[in-house]
Amino acid sequence: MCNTCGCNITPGNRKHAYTPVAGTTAVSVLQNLLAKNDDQAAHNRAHFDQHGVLTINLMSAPGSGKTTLLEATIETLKDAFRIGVIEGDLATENDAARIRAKGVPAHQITTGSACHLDAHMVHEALHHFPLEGLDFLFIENVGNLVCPASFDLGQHRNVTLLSVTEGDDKPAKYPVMFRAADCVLLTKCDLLPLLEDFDPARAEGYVRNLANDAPVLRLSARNGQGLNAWFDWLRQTRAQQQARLAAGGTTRPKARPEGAPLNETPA
Ligand SMILES: Nc1nc2c(ncn2[C@@H]2O[C@H](COP(=O)(O)OP(=O)(O)OP(=O)(O)O)[C@@H](O)[C@H]2O)c(=O)[nH]1
Ligand SMILES: [Zn+2]
Ligand SMILES: [Zn+2]
Ligand SMILES: [Zn+2]
Repeated sequence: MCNTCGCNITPGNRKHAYTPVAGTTAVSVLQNLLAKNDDQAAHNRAHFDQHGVLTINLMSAPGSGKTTLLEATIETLKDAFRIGVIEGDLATENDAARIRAKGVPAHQITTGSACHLDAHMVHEALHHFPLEGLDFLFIENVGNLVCPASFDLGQHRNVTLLSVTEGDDKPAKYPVMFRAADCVLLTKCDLLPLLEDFDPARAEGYVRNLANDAPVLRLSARNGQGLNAWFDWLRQTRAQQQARLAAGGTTRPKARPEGAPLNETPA
């Protein structure tokens, strides 16, 4: 996480950052912010669980196809499930407007200069966003392959998208993000015939080098290829969470230990 760029301080948590405490240093202020974020995330997760909603955090570099995938997902699943979306961007209502046009509720968080969502921003959004009756809540994080992975929002699962135009070595270069993924989606696979140097098997190999055994699905929201496997993962993940809730439990994204040395040629 970028401890130096100041991106940890957001409109949501600013009050915690500037509460004067004798003897604090820049490092302890940042640790304080992350601890406060974790507390808030646990509180958010309790809200989600109380309403029986499965919350999924979508992360990727800008433009990898998060909103387009959500549009395609809503199209297919909206008759069977009630879906809500929280959108995160630095500016504009564009993504929330695209989701609303598909007939499901969407709330836009605009972060100003912050390059990630945090748990305080999501809690604030929940005031504008009734969870009653929802089956799935998708949170589309700010497009960024670094910082979003370090902030728990209270979600149950992380999904990381990697579009084929970005290069198949991204899991090696951005290990924090790809270690955090419970499901990796290789998007825009309709473009693979034009991008001979993107090898999906090599991309998956780099994910495995991070000791991450999450599913790596190849799909295209443009031509529909591979989408059924994604929908199956969503249905299965929701059913598993319903069973946990019925037994008084819940879940959160898996914390994966550091794996094999990074940037090696994948096995
Ligand atoms: N060829 C192709 N293009 C796609 C696909 N999915 C998305 N795109 C295009 O990629 C561009 C970015 O898509 P978005 O869905 O807005 O990406 P995003 O990840 O939501 O972007 P940010 O919210 O800005 O980070 C758009 O021009 C889409 O039409 C796909 O499966 N195939
Ligand atoms: Zn940052
Ligand atoms: Zn609350
Ligand atoms: Zn988007």
